[in-house]
Amino acid sequence: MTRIVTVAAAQLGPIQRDDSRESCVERMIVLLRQSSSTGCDLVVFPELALTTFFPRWFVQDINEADHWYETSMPNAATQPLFDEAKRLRIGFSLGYAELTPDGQRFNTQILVEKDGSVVAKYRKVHIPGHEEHEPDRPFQHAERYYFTPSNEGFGVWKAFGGRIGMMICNDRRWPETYREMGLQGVEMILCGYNTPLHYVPDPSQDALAGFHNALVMQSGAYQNGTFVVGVAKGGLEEGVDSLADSSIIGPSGEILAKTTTNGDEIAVAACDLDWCYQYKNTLFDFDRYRRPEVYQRITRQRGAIVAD
Ligand code: CDT
Repeated sequence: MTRIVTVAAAQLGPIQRDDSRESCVERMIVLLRQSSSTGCDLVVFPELALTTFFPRWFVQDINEADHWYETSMPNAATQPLFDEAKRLRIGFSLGYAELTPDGQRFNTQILVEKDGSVVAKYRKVHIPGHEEHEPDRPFQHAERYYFTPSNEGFGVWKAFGGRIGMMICNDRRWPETYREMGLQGVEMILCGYNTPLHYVPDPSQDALAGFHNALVMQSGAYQNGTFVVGVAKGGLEEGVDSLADSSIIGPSGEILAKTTTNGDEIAVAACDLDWCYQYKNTLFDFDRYRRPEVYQRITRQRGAIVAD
């Protein structure tokens, strides 16, 4: 049995406020077919792939935002994507806003196998931004108003002949994210992101956005001996420019494939999951070399405690 998973980072360009879910799904189906024609097993779409990045606006009553969320998956708008993927025998991962029957709101990503079954659901753990309206900002980043941070943590699932995990956008900046999955033997981490290029109040950080994006995912891949697939919703969306730079990274930390535009585009790499062994079981032999007994601050405290 082969351990090669050919994966597409299926970047989307901007989705404007008035774009329908159906139009987003049509765009994703185009990328799905392109991926299928290059022999892909798995296609990864970005965070919040069915709507514009709505946390850039604030509404006084959260219920006014219900129309941005999905209450079931698949649903009428996404069923064509599920159907086409199943017909092509290709799996996919999709990010969307989830509203649960008991009224909880999560930033969610699912993993769908080649037979069309949903094998896993991941809900974003690290929710960045702010809870309240901040009128001095040119654009809000009110993710903490719109989404509950998940307490379910980071899972790893047997799928596509390997061990697959998921993370969403800001999760990729935290080493704990990768290590939690590394300690479950993850071989490929799928990550969708929306990274606005407006860091308030320090615009100088904008120039470093691409560097930081690559830095965190390449180091997370290398330090845990895993592939990482990072997929953007890029380009100018409702007046906000967002980082593109979708990439597929190997367990060596090297970038294997990368998008070159900030629009709809796939980057493809054939990933031999057995390559992870070299990093997991020799260089970073966790069983042999890790020292959890001296890392206890990592779970005992949240912020830094600085000695006088
Ligand atoms: N979507 C998301 O998590 N974006 C963040 C930007 C945070 S700026 C408040 C990111 O880490 O890219």
